[in-house]
Amino acid sequence: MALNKPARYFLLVLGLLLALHFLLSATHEPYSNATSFSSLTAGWNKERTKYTDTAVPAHPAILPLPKWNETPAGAAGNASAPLRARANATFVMLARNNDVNGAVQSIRSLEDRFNREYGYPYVFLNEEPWTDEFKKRISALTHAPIEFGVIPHDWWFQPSWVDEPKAAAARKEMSDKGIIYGDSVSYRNMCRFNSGFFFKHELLLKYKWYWRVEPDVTFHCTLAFDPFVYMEEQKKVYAFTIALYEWSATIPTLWDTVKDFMKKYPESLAPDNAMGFLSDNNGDGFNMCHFWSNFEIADMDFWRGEVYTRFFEFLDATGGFYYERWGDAPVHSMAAALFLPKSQVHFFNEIGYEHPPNMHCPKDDDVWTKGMCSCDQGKTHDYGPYSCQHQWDRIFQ
Ligand SMILES: Nc1nc2c(ncn2[C@@H]2O[C@H](COP(=O)(O)OP(=O)(O)OP(=O)(O)O)[C@@H](O)[C@H]2O)c(=O)[nH]1
Ligand SMILES: [Mg+2]
Repeated sequence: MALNKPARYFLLVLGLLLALHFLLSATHEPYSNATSFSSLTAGWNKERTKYTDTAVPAHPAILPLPKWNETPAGAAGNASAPLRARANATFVMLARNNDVNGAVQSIRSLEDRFNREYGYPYVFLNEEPWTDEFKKRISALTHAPIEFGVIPHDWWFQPSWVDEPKAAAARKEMSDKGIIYGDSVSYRNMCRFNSGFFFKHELLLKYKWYWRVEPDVTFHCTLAFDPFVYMEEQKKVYAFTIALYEWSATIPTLWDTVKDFMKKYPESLAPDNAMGFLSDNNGDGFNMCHFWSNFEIADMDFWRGEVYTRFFEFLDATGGFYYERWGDAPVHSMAAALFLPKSQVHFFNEIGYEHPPNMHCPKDDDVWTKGMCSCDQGKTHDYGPYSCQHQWDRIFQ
């Protein structure tokens, strides 16, 4: 059948276009990709897969953290607030060379949950020189500055004025009673050093704020704010995560000594202090409640100040750190509770923290979810039988 003229022209143009298409497809990759069958149907496929995407969207409440070398956004989480300067703060860890694995675990956890976005420095303290192994293992974990310091002899070891036979008899008696670290001199050195000296170490003098970290602790929640900046802005001085009861056999005369101090220097007491946390009868007796000092974020200027310096020297002069086994936890706690208004002592609910056997895990679902916490809320220490959290809550009611 013969084609008419327009039909022949149409087939000729069509043939030329097809020839051009095949030529361009073979020689020009972008043209080939753009005109392939799959790309031409992609729009249709996209429409269809839009609703089958199983990716979990980011939680809308979690603000992106600033990069470690940027200043964090406002503590209130207002991204449009002007950026604030970082606090003059450091982490501090007292440890032995053989604590290295526990120290690595703690720093890794802290970096993951907070510091990799901030880069706050670390200071490690030890009464012995640090091994190269310890320094290497720690330095591998962070880009933040790290300093390794040695403690001056007299700030660590039992002073010569302590009556050693009397101290030895006390250690034996405590050990016979099965009191933990009852026979340990080094534990007593550690408690006295943490009570009265760490903040005077030359490596710490340039800092105002510290966050105490111990080996073998875990930080369970991601922090979407900077606790140091929070402390500064809210005019806090001392912060804790766990409050619990002290073993009374380790501090038989501590409260009486503190009462003597209060009598001698009544001006040291802050108005509206937290005496009600320490005592159920207006200061007559100590109820054993204290802040667990293996976690602390605090202002070292408080420890360096006149009131605490006088307080520590008063306690130390009795020899109670060696004749008994006074811990830095009750000593710090009594000072914070008595010499500060209670509004300057802060409970950091958002900081999920575990120092076996105790753990603080935020009980409120929104805090726990926002922090992507790894802890079991049901196992939080807060309102367990050994907790003093209710004593703390009580004084604000
Ligand atoms: N350099 C040094 N550090 C010590 C010594 N004893 C304890 N520490 C550190 O002091 C802190 C408290 O000691 P821990 O042994 O953890 O005492 P604790 O928390 O009361 O008891 P644990 O339940 O055993 O953890 C930790 O950071 C230890 O690494 C010591 O003799 N030398
Ligand atoms: Mg410990």
